[in-house]
Amino acid sequence: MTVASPDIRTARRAFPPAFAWGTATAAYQIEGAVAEDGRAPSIWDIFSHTPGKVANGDTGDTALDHYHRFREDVRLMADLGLTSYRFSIAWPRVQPTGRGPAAQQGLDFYRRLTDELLAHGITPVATLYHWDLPQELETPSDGGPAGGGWPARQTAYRFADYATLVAEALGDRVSTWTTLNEPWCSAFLGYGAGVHAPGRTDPADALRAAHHLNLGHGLAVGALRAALPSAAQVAVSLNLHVVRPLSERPEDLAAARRIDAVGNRVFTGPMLKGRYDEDLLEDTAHLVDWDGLVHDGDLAEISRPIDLLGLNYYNPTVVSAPADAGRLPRQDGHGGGQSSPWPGADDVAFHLANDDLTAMGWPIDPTGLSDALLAMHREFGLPLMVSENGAAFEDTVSPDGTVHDPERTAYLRAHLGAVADAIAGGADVRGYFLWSLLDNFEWAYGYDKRFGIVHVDYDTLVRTPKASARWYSEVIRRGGLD
Ligand code: IFM
Repeated sequence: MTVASPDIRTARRAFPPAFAWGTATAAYQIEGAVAEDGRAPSIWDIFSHTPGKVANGDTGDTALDHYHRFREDVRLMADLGLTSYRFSIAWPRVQPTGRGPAAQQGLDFYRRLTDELLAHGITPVATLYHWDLPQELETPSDGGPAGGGWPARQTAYRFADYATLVAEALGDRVSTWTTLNEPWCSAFLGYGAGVHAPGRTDPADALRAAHHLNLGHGLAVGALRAALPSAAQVAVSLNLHVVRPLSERPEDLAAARRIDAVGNRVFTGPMLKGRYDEDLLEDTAHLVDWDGLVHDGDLAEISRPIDLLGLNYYNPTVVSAPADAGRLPRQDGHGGGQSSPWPGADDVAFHLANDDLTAMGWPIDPTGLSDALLAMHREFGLPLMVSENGAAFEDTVSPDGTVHDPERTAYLRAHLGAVADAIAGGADVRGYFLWSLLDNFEWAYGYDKRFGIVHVDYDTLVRTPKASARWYSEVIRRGGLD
C-alpha cells in the first residue's frame, strides 16, 4: 500500500467492548526444548547454529524455556488481564519431518497450553507458520534433492497437510487461526537477502517462495475450513509496508510503486484479489517465469476467502529513486545482508521517516499504523486485527529490580491511539496483539534486542513485568486509552 499523507485524526480513544487485548509470541523465539519429545530441527535451528548468522552465536536452544514454563507465562498474562494471546505452533514439533503423521507429544504441548489459556479466560489465537520450516523440507536427509524449502512447490502441499493435523487436534479449543506470519520475511529475507533462515540469496527463489507461500496459505485455508467448526475465524498476518515516496517526483513515485508491488501486492494481490498485478509481473519478468510458476487454478486456491486480515506494523518505509540515495542514510530496516530482499526493485533507495528510532533503528511513526488500517479497510473491506506491534529499547533493570521503560509505554500509547483513530475512521479493528509478551530471540539479532513488556533475565530466566506491562494492564482494565 502506498500512502501519501495522514488524513483522519480524531481525539476518540474508545475501543469496542469485544476488542481483543493481546500479546503475541512465536515458537522458536520463546519455547526452547528443541530436541525434546520428538521435535526435529527447523531451518532456524540449522541457521542459528551456523557461525556468523546470528549475533553472538545465539540460538533458540533454550530461549525462554517456555516449553516448560508455559504455566508461569500464562499466569503472567492473566495477572496483566490479557483477554487474548497469539502464539505460533512449531511445525517440527508436531510433524517433525514435515510429512506423515502427527507427533502426539508435540500436539499435547499445544493442548496443555491452550487448556491453560482457556482456564484463565484468555482466548488463544494460533499461527500455523512463524518461520520454523522443518529442515527435512529444506534439505532432505535421505539424499533427495537439496534446495527444497518454499521455492519448491511441494512445500505448499506439505503445509496444507500440516494444517489439517493441527486443526484436527486443536480445533475444539482454538477458534481464531492465522496461516502465515509475515510471508514477506520468509520469502525475501530467507531466500533473497539471506539474513533469515535458510540463508539463501537468489532473487528468483525468493519470488518462487512468495508464490508457494501464497499457495500454501490458500491450501491451508481450505484445510482449516474442512477440519474446523464453521464458526472458526481464519486469517493471515502480513507485514504490509506502509510505503511513502520521498517526494511527489515521478521517479520517487515509481520507486514507491515498485516497493509496494514486491513488498505488499505480491501477497495481497493473489490472496485478496485473485491476481498478481501486471506491474509486479513486469518488474520481475527477467527473474522468474511467472507463467511456469503459477499453475492453472493456483489463483483460485490462493484467494479462498478469509475472515480477518492481520497487520503487523512497526514503521513506515520511505523510498526514492536511486539518484536520491545520498539525501539520507540508506535504511530498509532489514539489516546487514549483502543481497537485496527487493527483487525487481533492488536499486530503490530507502530513507528514515524521522530520527526518533527504536533500538532496532526503526523510526517511530504511529501515523503509519492508522493509515495502513484505513487503507486496508477501504481496499479489502475485511475485519482487521493488529497482529503485531511493539518496540525494542535498551531496557535496564534498576537496583530495586524494576524495569522502567517509558519509551516503550510512549510508543504503545501512540500506536494504540493510532488504532483508535482508525476505528474512529471506520476500520473494523477487532484486536491488538502487542509484540511481545516477553523479551525473546530476535532472529538474526539474537537476544540483543528486547521487545517484551516482561523482562527476561537470560541467566536465570526470571520474568519481571516492566512498567509498560503495568501500563498496558491498566489500559485493558479501562477498555481503552484515557
Ligand atoms: O520478532 C519479530 C517477529 O518474529 C516477527 N515480526 C517482527 C518482530 C520484531 O522484529
